[in-house]
Amino acid sequence: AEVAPGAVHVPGWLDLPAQRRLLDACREWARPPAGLRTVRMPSGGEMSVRTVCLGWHWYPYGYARTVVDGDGAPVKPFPAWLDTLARDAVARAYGTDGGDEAYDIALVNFYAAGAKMGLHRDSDEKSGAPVVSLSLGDSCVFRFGNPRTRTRPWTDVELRSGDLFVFGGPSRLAYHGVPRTFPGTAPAGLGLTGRLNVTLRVSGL
Ligand code: MD5
Ligand code: FE
Repeated sequence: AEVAPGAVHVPGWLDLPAQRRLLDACREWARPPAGLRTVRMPSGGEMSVRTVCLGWHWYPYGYARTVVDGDGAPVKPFPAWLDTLARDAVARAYGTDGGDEAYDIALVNFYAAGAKMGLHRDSDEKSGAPVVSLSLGDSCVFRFGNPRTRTRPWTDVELRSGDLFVFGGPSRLAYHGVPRTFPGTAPAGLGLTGRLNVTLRVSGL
């Protein structure tokens, strides 16, 4: 379903075995060094979501090759199969190929019960390529705003385990956030308590 121009939601894109494979990979990536960490904002506050990065390390507000605001380790490599997955996702959402830029960043966000993400824009990438979002585990409310202001109107969409969302074109810089998750709603048999979101991006760096 097209939620806004360039913002396409594909419920249930990953079947349960594919979700399990992606979850197993996330568990490997979460291990130190350069593993799951809590991000501290320049204001001093901490994000409730915990994050691990592949390819490029995101910190507020930029990208680096090492964990400049954590253990200092080199960021884990971005595997080629994630570029293939991102291109398949863009093809499924838009019916076009993914363009010629290689996907080279993955941000894995872990939402324990009560974690959320305030409305923000993702503007640290130099490329305008679409962002691919994959959800695992607990369902959530995803709030999709507009490209200009942090205010209403917005559209709330429920994202469930296995859902794909692609944000490109005029939606690439839209405000968005996750005001709540629904603890205990992960599929039986996935073996995840909480929510994971994997975003695949092109750095343009
Ligand atoms: C999440 N993650 O569910 C979301 C999914 C983040 C983040 O917001 O920054 O890690 S990605 C949603 C997204 C990305 C790029 C553009 C837009 C949404 N958008 O225009 O709405 O943890
Ligand atoms: Fe974001």
